[in-house]
Amino acid sequence: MKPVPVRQQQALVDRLMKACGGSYGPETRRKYFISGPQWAAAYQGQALFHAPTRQPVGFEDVIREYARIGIGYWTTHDSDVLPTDAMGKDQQWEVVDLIKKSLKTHGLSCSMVTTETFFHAVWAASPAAESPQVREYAAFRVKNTVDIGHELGAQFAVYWPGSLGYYTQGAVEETETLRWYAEALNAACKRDIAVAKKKKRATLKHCLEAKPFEPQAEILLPTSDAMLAFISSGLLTHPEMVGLNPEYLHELMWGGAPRAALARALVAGKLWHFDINDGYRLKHDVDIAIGLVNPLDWLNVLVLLRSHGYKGPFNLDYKPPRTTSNQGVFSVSFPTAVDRFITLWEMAGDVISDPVMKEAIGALKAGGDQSESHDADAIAAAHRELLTLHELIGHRMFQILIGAHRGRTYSA
Ligand code: XLS
Ligand code: MG
Ligand code: MG
Repeated sequence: MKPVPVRQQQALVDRLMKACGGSYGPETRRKYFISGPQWAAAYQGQALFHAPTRQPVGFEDVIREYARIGIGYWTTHDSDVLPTDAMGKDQQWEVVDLIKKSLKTHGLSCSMVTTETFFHAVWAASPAAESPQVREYAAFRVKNTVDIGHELGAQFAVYWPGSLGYYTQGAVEETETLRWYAEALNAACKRDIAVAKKKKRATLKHCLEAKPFEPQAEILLPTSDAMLAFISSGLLTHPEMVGLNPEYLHELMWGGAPRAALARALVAGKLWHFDINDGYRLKHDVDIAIGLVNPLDWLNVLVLLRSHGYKGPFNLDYKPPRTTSNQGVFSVSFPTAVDRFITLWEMAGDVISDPVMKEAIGALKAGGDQSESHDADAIAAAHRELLTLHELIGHRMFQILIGAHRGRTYSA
């Protein structure tokens, strides 16, 4: 192939994107509770060892492009849209007004707001730092985010306490730090109750998000399970207002099974919000878009959520790769991420209604020949052939993933 001149590159990407086919229209995409974060689209590709590869994009562009793609909901950190020194001031409300106008013009809703408590130098010792002044500032920031959330019509507030940890052990006392962190959440809930009452709105759903490492060396609440324990620890004044926002990759990062982590949140009644992405086990937070690494695992995750009637948002918390251009973020990255999600969700419906799956699962639940005895060998023997269905179910999931259940074949 000949080198492709710069002026022909976008056209080539567009042509190949069309050739991929199988994309859904914006109307279809809007039927799902899919939210697009401001920070995901505006991510410029920078990291510790990486310079940015893309130009900055503001909320007007992101909201307009999400609308065009068919992403019906928008989410944001306070600091994605506001300079830190404008927080809580008149300038903040001017920006919030502009956001409201932009959302209205393009027919989007804001579903979630979150406070950045990890980037600015003020959080060097975490939002639950030893200094009362830092903690008072953290409480101000989360309360301010609650105010912004109500103003924008959000239903959810997310908290990723990324800097709640340490580099040098012994420098912080863990129980004290956890108590102080709970105080910030308590302040947010208290403010929420007051604002919701004044505005005659429901209170927000406050969702904790865990990540096992990054940006601190050690993290005090590293997993969704740790968050569940924290919610019921007695430190929160309103545990009923606080649930989870698990992130798919964050569970893989510690070596967990995301589907099992989600199941534990489901049985606790705390699966309220879900950050969707992909990546590799026991590695750092690469935030690859959904389905590009583990489509079979993703299919399994969505089977669980569909069969339990999960109605919360699917928040596209991934990062378009550094190799994707500004144009590519909205012409390739977001539409394809949304479409893989929709396809996997619909496929999960196929799994649930598949006659082979249904019969296999039903047979396993019925069990083998019943007897009254507590003879372990006899019970094992009565199920010996039936349990082969576990592997058959795995094979059927693979077939559904590749479309073999609908007759797709390969000549061999
Ligand atoms: C970082 C988190 C972050 C939260 C919101 O790893 O995923 O993006 O979702 O602060
Ligand atoms: Mg996240
Ligand atoms: Mg992540």
